[in-house]
Amino acid sequence: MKNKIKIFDDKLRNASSVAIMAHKNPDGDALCSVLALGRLIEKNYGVKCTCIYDGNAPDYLDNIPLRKFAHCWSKLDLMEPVDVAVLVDYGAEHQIGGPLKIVQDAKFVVEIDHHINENPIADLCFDDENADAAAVVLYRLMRDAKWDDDADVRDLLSCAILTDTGRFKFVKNAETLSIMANLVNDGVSVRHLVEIMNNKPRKAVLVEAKATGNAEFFYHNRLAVATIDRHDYRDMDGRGELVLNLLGQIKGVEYVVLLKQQKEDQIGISIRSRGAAIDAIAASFGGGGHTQAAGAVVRGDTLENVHDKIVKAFKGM
Ligand SMILES: [Mn+2]
Repeated sequence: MKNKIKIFDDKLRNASSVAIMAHKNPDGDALCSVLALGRLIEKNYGVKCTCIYDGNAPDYLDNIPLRKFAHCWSKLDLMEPVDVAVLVDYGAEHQIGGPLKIVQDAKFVVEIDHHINENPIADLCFDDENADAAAVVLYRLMRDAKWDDDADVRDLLSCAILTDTGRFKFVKNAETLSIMANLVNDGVSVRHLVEIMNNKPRKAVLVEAKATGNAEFFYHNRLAVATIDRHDYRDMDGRGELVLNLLGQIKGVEYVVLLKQQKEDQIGISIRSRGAAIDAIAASFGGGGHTQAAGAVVRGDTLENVHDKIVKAFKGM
């Protein structure tokens, strides 16, 4: 570990350009960890970082610290190849989207992640698939490398942990809570951060409520399936965590699937489990993730077909 930190430290010392990015359509962990790392590198190495996301960043993250420094890939001017590209919370190569080009052209690539990934693409990897958030891996790195932080970094790491653990509901490791305790000791207000993230557009919450109300149940009510069609998808903000959380609270429900018709023939699948691992099911649809929370995007198929296939995939679970 020490050696890996030394390599990263050397690369940053000698870098004059750094780009940082996550998976497409960033969630809280992705966007907050990218911005926190950008600030950490600028503060400790004096190198200007370009923080990039592809797709849509949800409105509920509009008020997080440093939000204005996250640049949408489609609005970014073409970049010269960077000295160091850092992938944070990216999942797998195909989930990076447009900024993959920056990674491919970069002189050195680092990744900081907590996704199950058979094919990490970086030259230097700080990966731990058991960590509750990419921000946990980043926090360890920050401490081990003895980087200076600041209030914005601490708030961002906290927001990342809050979102990826579903406000602590999915915490697996006591370490995550210790980190949170340290952050609170250092001045973070959890209540304030939750409040700034209560920023979803009304129509987005109403669409999620409607999808929850129309959910179907299979296999003795152990599987709940909710659907958001193309029309309603336009009003969504984020990945549908409200639907997933609400259906997962029902007595007897072990698995929750949310189908999102992103385009006529492109279906996003989010899966949550309170029981057996479901990452293999997500992988069978070309996706991935974690054992209890995973997803996929199916292209070139109808909503009805994907619906029937995913219900069948849970047969015997
Ligand atoms: Mn994450």
